[in-house]
Amino acid sequence: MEKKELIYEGKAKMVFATDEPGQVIHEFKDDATAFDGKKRGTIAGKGTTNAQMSDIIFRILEKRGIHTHHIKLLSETEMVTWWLEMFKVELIVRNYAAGSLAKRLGYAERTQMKSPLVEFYYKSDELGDPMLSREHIHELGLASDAQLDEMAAIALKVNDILAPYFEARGLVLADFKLEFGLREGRIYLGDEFSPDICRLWDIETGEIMDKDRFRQDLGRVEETYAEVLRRVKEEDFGLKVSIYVSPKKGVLDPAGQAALGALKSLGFGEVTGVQIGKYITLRLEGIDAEKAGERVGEMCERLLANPIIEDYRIDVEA
Ligand code: AIR
Ligand code: ASP
Repeated sequence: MEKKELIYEGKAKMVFATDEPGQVIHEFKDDATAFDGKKRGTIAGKGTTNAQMSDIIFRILEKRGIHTHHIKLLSETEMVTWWLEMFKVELIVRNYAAGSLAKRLGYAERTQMKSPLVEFYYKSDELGDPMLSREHIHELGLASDAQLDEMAAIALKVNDILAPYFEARGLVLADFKLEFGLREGRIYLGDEFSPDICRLWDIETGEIMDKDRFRQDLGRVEETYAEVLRRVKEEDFGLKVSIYVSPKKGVLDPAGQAALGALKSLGFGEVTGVQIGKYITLRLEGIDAEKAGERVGEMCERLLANPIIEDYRIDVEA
């Protein structure tokens, strides 16, 4: 793939054309801005962290049926994506009050929402990204009602996937911002997913683990971004479940019978019975051990075992 001319430069990313039709390269910068560009700085290693984290998160979302612009990671700081015609609307999903919402509603920081909120904002630095009502969006001609409904539904689905994902990594996903665009008439999730665009709080210590460290001059910004990436990269999170499936007593087990015959003819006369079953392992996230036992029982009944002729035993380990 050939990297061609710069087609767009944002505050944290550059977008380059390529020789592949419809595909572009997003290059993530270390530059950091806040308060609509009024505060500026750099966060060493941020480009690398945000590119890699976006790559991982978009792949997870794709696996769960969300259409994203993601194609692949090209280098430590570059991601290949589909080119989208971006909506000039930003969607923010909030699970907890923080930042501008805490101010707007007069809520104490970290007040939990009754249910996740979705808000629309105008992507306009000159105007300071103001919050928009649907009427404003119609007036500005930024998106149709049907498109807003679809984007809001996708945003809530992303929240359903990512809130438990971060929880399993010891982080509260307090809020996040998404941007969408059109490709061949279809809505795709674009932009990035990184500590630049969300609020993450350590579950144990309450520590701020996102761009608020830069906004509020809290220090240890680089280290925090690296720590979030480390947790996101870690595979072994959640519950490990082992399932042992074996033929029920008294049920004909042709594989076991054949093995028994073969063992005897090989001279292992001490063997008097063989049962051949299967061993399955699963990894689950966003669920407690008790509920996991119930759910896996259901999986066995419906798919993983044949309850008419097989027994199964489930082990859940944290
Ligand atoms: N956000 C909004 N505009 C740019 C960004 N990155 C993100 C913030 C925060 C959420 O949207 O990073 O996670 C809500 O921001 P605020 O300022 O409205 O409280
Ligand atoms: N990224 C936006 C800016 O540069 C908003 C923010 O993150 O605070 O102002």
